[in-house]
Amino acid sequence: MQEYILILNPLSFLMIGAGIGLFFTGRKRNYFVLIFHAFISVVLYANVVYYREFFDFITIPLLMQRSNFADLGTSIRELVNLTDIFYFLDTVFLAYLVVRKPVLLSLEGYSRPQKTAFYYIAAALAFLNLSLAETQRSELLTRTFDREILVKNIGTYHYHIYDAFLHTKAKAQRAMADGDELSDIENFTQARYKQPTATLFGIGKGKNLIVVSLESTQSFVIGQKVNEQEITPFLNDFKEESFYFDEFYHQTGQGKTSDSEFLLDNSLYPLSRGAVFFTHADNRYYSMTEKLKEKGYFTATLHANNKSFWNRDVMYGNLKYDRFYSLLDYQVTAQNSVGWGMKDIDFFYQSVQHMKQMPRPFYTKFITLTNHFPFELKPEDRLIDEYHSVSGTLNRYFPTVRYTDEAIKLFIEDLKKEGLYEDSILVLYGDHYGISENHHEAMGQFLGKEITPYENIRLQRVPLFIHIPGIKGGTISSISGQVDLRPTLLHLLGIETKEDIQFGTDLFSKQRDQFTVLRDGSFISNDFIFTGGNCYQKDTGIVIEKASCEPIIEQAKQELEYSDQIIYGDLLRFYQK
Ligand code: GP9
Ligand code: MN
Repeated sequence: MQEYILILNPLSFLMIGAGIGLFFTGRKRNYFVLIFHAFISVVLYANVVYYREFFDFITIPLLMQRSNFADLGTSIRELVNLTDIFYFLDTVFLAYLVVRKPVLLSLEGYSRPQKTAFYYIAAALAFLNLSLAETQRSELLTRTFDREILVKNIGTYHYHIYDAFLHTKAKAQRAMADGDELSDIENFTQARYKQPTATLFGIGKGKNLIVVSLESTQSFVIGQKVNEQEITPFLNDFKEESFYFDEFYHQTGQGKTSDSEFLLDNSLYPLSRGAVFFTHADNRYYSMTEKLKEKGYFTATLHANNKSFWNRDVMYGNLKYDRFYSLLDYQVTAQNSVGWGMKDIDFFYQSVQHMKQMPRPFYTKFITLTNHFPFELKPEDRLIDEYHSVSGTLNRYFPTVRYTDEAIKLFIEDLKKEGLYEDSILVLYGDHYGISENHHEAMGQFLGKEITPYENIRLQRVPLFIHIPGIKGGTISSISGQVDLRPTLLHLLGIETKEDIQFGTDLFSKQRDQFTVLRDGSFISNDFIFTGGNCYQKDTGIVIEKASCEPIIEQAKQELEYSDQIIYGDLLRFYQK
């Protein structure tokens, strides 16, 4: 059935689109078809390249992030192959016919009934496509968490038209929103609030808060070896002197790092399309940063990249960071750079110099970069060997993770030297996956098991470390996600969040529900994992009847919808704190 659908869905679009040519006469018609054909080839190919890395399709909000494209240069080279020429050979051939051999193409006009019949057929095909798709996946167009299923069923081109429709709808939503929707949401989030553990609430009162985003770091590297060598020797030891969360998931969407920052600061979910840092940077938020500022904290974020990447310069102001130390605040040279920019070790070293100047107490967020796709490293920084598999990406991943591990070690040594370590709560978290589904064959080889959809969900775990001076810590296996960071950290610093509209709960709370939802609607609960329309037993990975998951599917959906409503309607502008 899926194969029929795959043939049908481009056909109806091509008939409707290229069919416009029927309304032109003579050579104009051929030129129209040629330009149309070239255009859709470009659209198709852009999606192919994007998909190779992100396993996802382009959305309109993404196209508006033009300032990001320049930085993507290093990645693009990895993603383009010589054989891609085949995507365009047909266009070249068509151009040859149109320009040089027009006699081979029919130039005669068509009668009105002929055109009408043509469009009836096209419409019928589109309708057939939609009905077949509906049997495969009900409510396909109303539940758009998973673009992959959408594109598979309606095709790349129809998908883009649908995406344009969603985009316009979102724009209209803010205009129409009023405060009424907020009370339901407030009741929902307030009912979910969990009492913090009394002994930990305020344990870090007045201390600095230092948060480090570990680029592309997934939990599977922690405690693991490659070629008999530890991948994260420092973090493995650090586990012993801090709280380590081994059931902590990233919840990011297309906005990658910026989505994880959004989750951290707001305890709201990012969007299913585009990066909320771009699409809703003017909204009213009530960030963790703003709360800390109200308590007298100096708030800063440090990242040695262009300040406009992910629209950070705009969004950080709105989230109430006092200062953004970006590319211009660092001495970046050819020696201390690799891949996407400044090497983590140099970045931390120079950042500590900035930190020494800051008023206390401060909240600082550091964003590392070396462990970013395509995972390049200079030979002198390679502390362990590459892995050997069919995926160059996975092979290179381990040495760059190892490098960042070293950078963290040196950073913490520096903090100790400056007397900051004992005076700060230190948080390290992985921002999102580093190894996409593209590399599952190699990943399966490394982990010694087949990467099923169930295993893929387990791979979305990212490490979280929380170090509290004077407390030994231990491993906590509470099912959780990045949305839980805001209440957890604020509570440690003795700041209440009971009245806030947030979707996360305190990770240390004894009453926590064992549940977390990922941005595509997949979820993990105590007993079940739900993904790709299938319900799995959490411990065994065995597929069970969907009915077991059903109540939680609704809960997960509700949660994401409420969060989306807040963002699309800019509802926090109506919130009286
Ligand atoms: C760029 C860095 C990486 O500044 O945050 O972004 P990513 O591609 O991981 O979202
Ligand atoms: Mn990232």
